[in-house]
Amino acid sequence: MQNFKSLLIAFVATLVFTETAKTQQAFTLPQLPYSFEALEPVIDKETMQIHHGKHHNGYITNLNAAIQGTDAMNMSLVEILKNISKFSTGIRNNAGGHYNHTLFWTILTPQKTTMPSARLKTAIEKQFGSLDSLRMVMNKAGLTQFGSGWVWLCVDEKKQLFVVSTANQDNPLMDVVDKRGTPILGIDVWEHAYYLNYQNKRADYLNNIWQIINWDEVSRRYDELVPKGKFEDWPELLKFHEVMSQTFHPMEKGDLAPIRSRSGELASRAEALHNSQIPTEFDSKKVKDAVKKLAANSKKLDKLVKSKASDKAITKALTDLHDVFHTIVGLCSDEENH
Ligand code: MN3
Repeated sequence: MQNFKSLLIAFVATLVFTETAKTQQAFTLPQLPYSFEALEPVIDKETMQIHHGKHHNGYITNLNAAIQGTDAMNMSLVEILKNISKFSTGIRNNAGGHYNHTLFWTILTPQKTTMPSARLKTAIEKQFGSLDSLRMVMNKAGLTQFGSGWVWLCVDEKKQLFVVSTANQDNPLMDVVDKRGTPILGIDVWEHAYYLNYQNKRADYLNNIWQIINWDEVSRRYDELVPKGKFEDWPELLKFHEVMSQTFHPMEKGDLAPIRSRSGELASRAEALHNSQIPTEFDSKKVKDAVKKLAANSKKLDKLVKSKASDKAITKALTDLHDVFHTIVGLCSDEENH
């Protein structure tokens, strides 16, 4: 009976608490995903305890007080940041402080073995040349950030990566910064992040922190912002499509020169597609048959072109081939065919 009573009390208390949380938003301190000493020797236990328990917690307490009676009370943290120009400096500093530190804890790990995913690595190499140059760019930005601030790796509205630093607790989500984007990695360069261990040597802190970056989490954030293309795992299909669209669309306008010069290339890409591993999610007998047909018809089209066939015959063959191609894409897009 006693047990039932305490259960009931706990249940009612939960109800009351949930109701309070609904009407009066309160931000709370997230738990660290590892112990305070887990990041040693790169970041020492005492720094982590003060950074998380005092600094981060302080931003949250101040944020909860600063939003009282403002529109921010009914907004998510990200919404507040995206509209930060409408709010007080107190909200700006503390909403930034809460968001930035919440991100920071998750992009660190004691594991020391994580690496960027293949997609993120490709994007980093495209934008910065290599992972090493990204580190150099970010370290330089962190080192030259005067006073307190953050250095960020972000994704912009065109899904491109960029590096930027911001002062104080600002971040690239805010509508007050020069270059806006969504951070996937942020490094705290406030002295409170490193002073106990590194004193004034910010460069050493920046060099060392790369040992504990959680690339699994950074890659996950990248995937969330830059979702995989539907056929990203089937490059042979994309390569065939490239030549198909560069020959088919001119033909629609009466220009057969592209297909007359590239029919061999089209046939060899169709052959490569035929020999490729069909991704499991698209693998069905119908898709296999269509791919086989595409390869056979591409070869026939190439022969037609090489035998100097009429425009009419080539137009018909290419139109049919285009239909087969779209059958494949259609089959892959239809959930019922999986
Ligand atoms: Mn900090």
